[in-house]
Amino acid sequence: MSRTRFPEDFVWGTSTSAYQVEGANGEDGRGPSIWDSFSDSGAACDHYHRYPDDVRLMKDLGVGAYRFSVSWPRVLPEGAGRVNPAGLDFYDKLVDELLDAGIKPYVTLYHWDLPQALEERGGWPERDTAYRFADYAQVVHDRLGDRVGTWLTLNEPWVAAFIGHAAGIHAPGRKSAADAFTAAHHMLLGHGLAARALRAAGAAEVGVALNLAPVLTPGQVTGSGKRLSEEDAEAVDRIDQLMHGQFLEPMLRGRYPERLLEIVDRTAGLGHVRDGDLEIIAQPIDLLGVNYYAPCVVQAQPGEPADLAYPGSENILFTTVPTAVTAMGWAIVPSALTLLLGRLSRDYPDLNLMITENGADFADTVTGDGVHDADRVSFIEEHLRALLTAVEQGAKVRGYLVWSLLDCHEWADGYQRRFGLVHVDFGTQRRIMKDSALWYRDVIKRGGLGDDRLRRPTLETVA
Ligand code: GBH
Repeated sequence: MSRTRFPEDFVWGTSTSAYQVEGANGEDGRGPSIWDSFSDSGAACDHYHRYPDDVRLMKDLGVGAYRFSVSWPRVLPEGAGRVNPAGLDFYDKLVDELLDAGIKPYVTLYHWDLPQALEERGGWPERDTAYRFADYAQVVHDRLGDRVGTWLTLNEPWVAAFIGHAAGIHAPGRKSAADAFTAAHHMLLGHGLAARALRAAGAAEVGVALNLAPVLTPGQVTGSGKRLSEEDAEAVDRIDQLMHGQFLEPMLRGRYPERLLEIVDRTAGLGHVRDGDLEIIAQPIDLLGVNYYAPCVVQAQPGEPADLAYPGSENILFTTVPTAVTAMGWAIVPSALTLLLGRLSRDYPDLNLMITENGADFADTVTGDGVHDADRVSFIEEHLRALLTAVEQGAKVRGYLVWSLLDCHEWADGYQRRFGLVHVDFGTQRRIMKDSALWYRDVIKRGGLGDDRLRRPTLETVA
């Protein structure tokens, strides 16, 4: 029972996304994306030019996998039609560099940077965008498919649809609940069409990365109140359907949850959900990427208006608990990861899971002898222990990718957030491995955590 080692073939790695690290937004024929005007990333980490250095860093860390995303407007500047060969060349060289370093590429096709030209034609609320996404997937596969085995279609469609179209905090900055639901459906359709195209083209593995987290009441997190009132149970379930069931159920079971359909119907109607869509969306997948940061904490609260990002969340309060938090203010609850992986394994028993993002933003202090980010080390260590507990309980978790390799552009928050294992000075582009990077290198070398400080998350608080 007390296995402190991870499975022999466990995959250790890091994640980034195109718009957050590449820079070079106006170079080599890249077209504009919806994020360019929304929150200009400027040079970001200049990864577009410094990728050989960054691959060397990863080789030094000893990672076996690197998850990056392809910028759609770099490949198709107008979103559709004309291909920009220089854009494909960049990813071609990056993939070769990774393979030379013994690092397996995990390619995400959509990490939120929709070509502006497609936004002008209606964006994700427009059905055609789903078909354009599948065409784009095909173009990228044609070029990289001989060397890339694992393809993730979308990153966190919930965030892209609801933070982007309902809350208006992310690009394209719309504030329409109806647009958010139609965008979500068309992203799902795009996922299904792309998965089908990739499979037909011979892709070895197709998956998707979702933002997933247990939805809990404050009492469940702190352990002070385990029994849920009927109202709280209803609140938890409703938010779980809006954030997770809306994506998991169509993709994995070919259906929308009943109560979600009611909300969609009264918000956007159901005209955009056509016959046959759910069969396309439910293409079998080989891998579910789990991006986990923090639990979502809610409670029933009569009279509370709906949160903008969660249309249909009337009478529910999004709240906080007195736990340790990251600089983002996100609660640090590693046991919620065990709970999440356990539930996914129970609900979808055949599914292969992988943590495609986990990590934390903490302010860095650069000293003469490095960046001492003990808080990030603890965060990752505790989450790895939580993951291991889930594996021991039978969850099929193939690997763990830290978000992020580098400090990078944090969307609406710009450059004030630091999630990297590697510190980036955005003035000079100098990289410094933080203590967490050196620690992670040891973990990888050892194939797990040291046995010395065995601490396990307590599950009774969330069971
Ligand atoms: C990911 O999004 C992105 O894929 C990545 O690009 C980004 O840089 C990274 O995370 C760090 O933000 O708001 O307290 O209720 C994560 C988006 C963050 C959405 C956590 C749900 C719930 C915590 N998720 N959030 S809270």
